[in-house]
Amino acid sequence: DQSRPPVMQRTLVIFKPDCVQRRLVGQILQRFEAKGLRIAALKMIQVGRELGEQHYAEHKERPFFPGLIGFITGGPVVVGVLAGPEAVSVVRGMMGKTSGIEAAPGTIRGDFSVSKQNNLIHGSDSPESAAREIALWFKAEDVLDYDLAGSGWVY
Ligand code: RTP
Ligand code: MG
Repeated sequence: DQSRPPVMQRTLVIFKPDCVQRRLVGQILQRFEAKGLRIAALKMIQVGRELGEQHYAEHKERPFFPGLIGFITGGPVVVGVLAGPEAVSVVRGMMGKTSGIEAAPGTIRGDFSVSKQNNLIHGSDSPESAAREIALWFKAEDVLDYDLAGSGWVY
């Protein structure tokens, strides 16, 4: 629905192991901050098999699932929650199509990836997925609400 007013949303982003290995975390996080999204949570972790399988549960029957779990558990990730107007679709648009080969120039995957699997970044694909994934990766009290506009202390 293009006509409804924008709603404030939270979305889960994962800077995948290839993103960490290629030292692109800061550069990609910068894009989200520059866009106007707010960091509500951020941490680095080594993903275990159980968490990886829960996160990607929707794909467990797919042929690429074992490789995907090997990939996401293959090195540390940075995982965070971004918040802002229509944050779910804004982040998905900035990521580009799943395959870096098909993703448009100007998108994160289009600019930095030529792989279908090693595509640098995850973003929740719907508000429902975002709620499920944020609860999976973060304790409720570790996702912060604060005001960047008009709070006084930024300037
Ligand atoms: P994500 O869930 O990571 O944000 O990516 P997505 O929505 O764009 O893509 P999805 O279909 O959910 O696939 C999840 C991740 O699995 C890997 N993948 N590999 N080898 C393959 O054919 C293949 N297809 C998908 C990618 O890392 C993809 O992001
Ligand atoms: Mg997905």
